[in-house]
Amino acid sequence: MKKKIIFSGIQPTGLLTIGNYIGALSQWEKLQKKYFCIYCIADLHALTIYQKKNILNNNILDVLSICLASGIDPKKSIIFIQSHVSQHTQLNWILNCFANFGVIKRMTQFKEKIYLNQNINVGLFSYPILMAADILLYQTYKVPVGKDQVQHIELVKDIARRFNNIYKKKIFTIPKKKLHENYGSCIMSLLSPFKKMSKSDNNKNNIITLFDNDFTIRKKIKHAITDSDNPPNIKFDLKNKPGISNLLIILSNITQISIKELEYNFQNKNYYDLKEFVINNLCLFLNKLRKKFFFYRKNEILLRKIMLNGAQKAEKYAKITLKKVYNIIGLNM
Ligand code: AQP
Repeated sequence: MKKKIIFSGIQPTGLLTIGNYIGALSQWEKLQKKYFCIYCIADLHALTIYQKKNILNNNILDVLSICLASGIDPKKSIIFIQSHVSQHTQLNWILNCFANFGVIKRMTQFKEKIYLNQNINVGLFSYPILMAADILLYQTYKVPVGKDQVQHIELVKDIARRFNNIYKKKIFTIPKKKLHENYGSCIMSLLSPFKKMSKSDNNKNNIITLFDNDFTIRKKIKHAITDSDNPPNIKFDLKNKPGISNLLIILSNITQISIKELEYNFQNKNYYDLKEFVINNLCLFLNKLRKKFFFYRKNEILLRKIMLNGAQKAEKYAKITLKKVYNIIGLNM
């Protein structure tokens, strides 16, 4: 039987966080067993924020290397750079003409970003339509996403349905969202556990990047917000104990020990013990991941081969959908 298609993307906008790893990359790796996976490094999306040429070039290679180090296997899956497959921008323009302005205006991520951004460009506003093109080009069955992206997936479904209805033909598969199974859909900031951990956070004490060394990890976890329960209570409770719950989620996802078991193991222990365990496991985990990362990152010839091969494979699928779209609209004479 033909495997169903998974599509997801990640922006090369800086050092990835443990949130990006748990919410996206670790899932991407697991999904390869059951699905045909297409993963893209979304460099066009990254342009919504001004990027310096050399930094962007390096970030793309860094993110590709991290994907490979996380177990994305180019023999099983397609991994490519978004700008290398021109059908993304071609379909993007067409979908711009099928997306409702009022609906796009309501996207909460745009509203949040305009407060943080001085460069409020049109790309920042229409970003979800490019995301729709990314997903719909590949007749995607499911999109693994973090909670922050759920509204965008609803928009993608909306655009696809509208297009199919207008032309009375199933040109696009209506994709479904796939949230993380072990609470990893939204890893929170260390100092503000009600706010998502984001690589672009100005306060670097809020985030653990995949490149933080042992000393930095120790310092950041030591400062992570917990609570003042007395006696200390290591219990998973997202509403009342967001800091502790966040640490348990991170720990569970990097050790594969269930949250229930962690709660059991930490009965009658204090927050110092929990933090020490988090620190030791994070250091161990990230040191291993970085070793694999450097293996790929040092081999630019291999990276370029993987990029080229991925783009060629992705283009084959993208062309089929774009042709259907051109035909039904009346662009192919
Ligand atoms: N904190 C998080 N917890 C779980 N998943 C997360 N993701 C991001 N942050 C968390 C997931 O990572 C994937 C790739 O994200 P992206 O880089 O394309 O964009 P993003 O969601 O905007 O990630 P950041 O870290 O917040 O980046 P900046 O700061 O550049 O905007 C997505 O699947 C996302 O859900």
